[in-house]
Amino acid sequence: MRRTLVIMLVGLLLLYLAPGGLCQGCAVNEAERPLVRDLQKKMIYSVNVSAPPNPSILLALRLAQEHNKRIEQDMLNKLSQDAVERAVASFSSGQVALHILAQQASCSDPRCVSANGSTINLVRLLEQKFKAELQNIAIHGNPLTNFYQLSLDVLALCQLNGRLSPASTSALLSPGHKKYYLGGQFSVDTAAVAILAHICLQTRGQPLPPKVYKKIRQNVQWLVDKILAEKRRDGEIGNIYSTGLAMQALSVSSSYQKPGAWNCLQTLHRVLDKIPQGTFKNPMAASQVLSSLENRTYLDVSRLNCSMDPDNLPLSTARPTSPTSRLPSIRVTYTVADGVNNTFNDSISVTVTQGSIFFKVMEVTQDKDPSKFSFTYTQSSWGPYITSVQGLQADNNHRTYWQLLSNGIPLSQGAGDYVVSNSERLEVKFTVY
Ligand code: B12
Repeated sequence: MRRTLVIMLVGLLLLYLAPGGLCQGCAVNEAERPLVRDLQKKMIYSVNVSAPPNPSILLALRLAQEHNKRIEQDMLNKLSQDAVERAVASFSSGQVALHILAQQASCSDPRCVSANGSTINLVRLLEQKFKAELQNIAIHGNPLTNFYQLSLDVLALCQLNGRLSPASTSALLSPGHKKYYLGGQFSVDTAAVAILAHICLQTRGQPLPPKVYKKIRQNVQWLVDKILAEKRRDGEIGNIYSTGLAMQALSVSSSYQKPGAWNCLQTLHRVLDKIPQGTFKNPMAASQVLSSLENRTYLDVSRLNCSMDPDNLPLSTARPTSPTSRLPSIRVTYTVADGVNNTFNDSISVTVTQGSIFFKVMEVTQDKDPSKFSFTYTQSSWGPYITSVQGLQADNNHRTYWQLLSNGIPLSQGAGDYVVSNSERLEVKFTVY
């Protein structure tokens, strides 16, 4: 009898210590696991030899239950090589933060990343990049990047015990329109990462001065309430692409929520329902939703025990290919407009193949009339990010960007993913966010 009791208590303790804690209720069950595997495979097959390796993908794969050790090791080596070669000059602060989290999740020391005979301390580098962000705020009123990345920076520095003042950080991430709103819309993604950063500060170890502790609690309460206000009847929080991060944030801040304020399983099922529809075909979208399906968060990276991981995610060598068939043509109208200074507003009607993406329409129109429809883009982790049209450049210090719209409504996908339909009115509009 006593032995059984001891075994039960040890079992409960192990369950509690496991990443994700006791709350195993809101994770996929065995019948749903093929959907998770599907996302993992999508992310793995997306790896492109010519594109820079993506730390968000390794981070998500490491937080999953099933693993393919060879592939994860290969990704880690490529990330280390990229960090050593490019981090100092070309990474933004948030990219350094993501590299740190991916290294830590792989049980590798981010302070000592080595490749090709060189070594880099990513935590030191992030401290420098974070300082530059703060300087830009002091001079221009905006960070070099955005508050999503500042939150990632705080999260990574906090997890690695980097140099960080909880007092000034809680002031930096306090409620504010310019910080948490993008184009008049509350950014659930930004708030979610900010919550993870705050919870890390609260649980870091050293006791916080009462004033700072109170400030952190106030910030988190505001962020949680704002995120809950973006919850929709169908369980999505913000839009489907912010829902995964929101799930992470709400799962670590339950003490700030009234009982019944959020139904985690409803949100989980909403996300699962969207997987077969191809909603997460963009590997970045898959990476940001995967951890919450496993009931894990970015706060778990320091709690992973890599040597205990199973090697149980087999992959076939053949990459999935899409079928090629002759498709009919469709017609769309396309407008480019300067919505800030109203210097131009040009439209054209073009024919493209059914199933074409927005980016294809932009290429076709550029070929037809480059004086009006020329554009530039940079390749980002989400795909092509439009940086200029007709020579007019987006500028972070002026908070301007090229917004994508369909029939007057802003899109929730980028030019590289959004599939256009017949008779659609597409637009790229120079806008202030
Ligand atoms: C900040 C931000 C913006 C800022 C970027 C400028 C800035 N100040 O930094 C602004 C407001 C301009 C913006 C614009 C857009 N965004 Co945005 N953005 C974000 C946010 C909150 C953080 C991005 C970030 O810094 N990541 C961290 C760094 C380390 O990663 P990174 O890859 O280096 O980041 C760069 C790129 O992500 C790029 N970027 C930002 N948004 C988008 C969107 C797309 C489609 C692409 C290709 C690139 C891109 O800007 C980042 C900074 O340089 C994310 C939220 C999220 N969950 O990721 C949404 C997010 C990525 N954006 C999104 C969308 C849809 C857009 C727009 C297409 C909206 C629109 N209708 O026009 C446009 C992009 C149009 C274009 N020109 O190509 C979606 C993408 C979903 C998807 N499936 O593709 C997200 C996930 C938000 C959401 N939940 O809907 N965005």
